[in-house]
Amino acid sequence: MVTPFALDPQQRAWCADLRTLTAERLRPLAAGGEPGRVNRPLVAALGEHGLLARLFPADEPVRAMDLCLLRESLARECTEAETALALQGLGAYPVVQSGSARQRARWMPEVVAGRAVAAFALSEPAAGSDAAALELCAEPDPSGAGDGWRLSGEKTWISNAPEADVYTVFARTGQAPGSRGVTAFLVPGDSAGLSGRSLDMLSPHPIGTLTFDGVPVGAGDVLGVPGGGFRVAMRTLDLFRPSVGAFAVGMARAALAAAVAHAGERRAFGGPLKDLQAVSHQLAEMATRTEAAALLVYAAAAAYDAGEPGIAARSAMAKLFATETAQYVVDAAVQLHGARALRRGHLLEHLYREVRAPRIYEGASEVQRTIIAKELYR
Ligand code: COS
Repeated sequence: MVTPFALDPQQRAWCADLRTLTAERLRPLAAGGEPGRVNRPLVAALGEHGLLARLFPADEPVRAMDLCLLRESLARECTEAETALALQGLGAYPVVQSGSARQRARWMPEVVAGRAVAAFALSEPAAGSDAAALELCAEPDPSGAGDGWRLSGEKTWISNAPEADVYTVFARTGQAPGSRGVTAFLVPGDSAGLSGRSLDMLSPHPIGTLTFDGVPVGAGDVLGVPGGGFRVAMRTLDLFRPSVGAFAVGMARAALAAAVAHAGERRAFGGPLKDLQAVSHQLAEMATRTEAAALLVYAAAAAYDAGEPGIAARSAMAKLFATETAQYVVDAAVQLHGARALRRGHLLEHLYREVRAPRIYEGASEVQRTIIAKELYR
């Protein structure tokens, strides 16, 4: 039985196994990756070691709690492996949640095996936080059988672009304004008219742009129903937002462990750093906030799994609090280490770069506050 307040022995053992696997098998593969490129051997290893099978159980969607424990455990040991796993999930969960049997049969075995790389293409140059303002245009295709469209426009800040094998693409069909005019499509990466380029970002995982120049899509490529694409996106984000929090908790725990170890060993002013009250109180604050973030993440995941109401707000709270906390904890750990933490290649230098983006992606902290506030007045 999962409680939001403590992990059971089985869950703790699973997390320990995941951490060992990640440290021993995945970290070396991550180290061999090329900045800005999809690390295909790493994605394949996620498949070979059964991690993608845990992310995509055969007959049902993943439990949010399992998703969070996966992400937190991987993040403790190797953020690149964590992110590669998460991006398969974000890219392919619209197919799991809203796709047809044919779409699932076409793509899921490849995604689960780590042979096909998935991506979630929502953001545009003029539509980031205001996702319903997206402009990628799906125009009826006169050359098709009458049930097709051609996609034209731009996507940007798309993780795994432009190298992904399949994209979940959100485009505007028809005249309905805002979120009501959005349709989700499954678009293979090798589609005619689809191109893109990498962006050099503060992020160790690949991010890029996509240009759609009349990319043909048919009725069989629609995820869900025409006009229902915004809901497809929001359902996926409801599941993934607590797990971004779990990623952040994993990073915070890694930073805290490093800080505790360092303060126990490093001597200054006649004793170990931990004997300075300024240091021990800082560590206590970091530990307390990390624990609070973990509890909020587990509680949101457990509520999601129990089908409780108000999931959008609980997911938003978990993501908001955990990502902001992780930023604080990593920064404090850097401060406690001093200059050595800023040296390129140091764990904290890496985490300091990694921890920033989750406060922006999958809904910036300000978007999470908007979602939470809306729920207060519902
Ligand atoms: N689940 C299901 N449906 C949802 C939903 C959810 N969590 N949230 C909203 N919807 C539905 C609403 O019910 C509404 O449907 P109706 O028009 O039928 O009433 C519709 O979607 C629009 O909702 P809302 O009016 O709340 O939309 P807004 O334009 O105000 O935008 C936010 C809402 C800000 C929450 C949305 O634009 C957002 O999440 N932005 C961030 C985008 C993001 O995360 N980008 C990152 C991409 S991945 S790196």
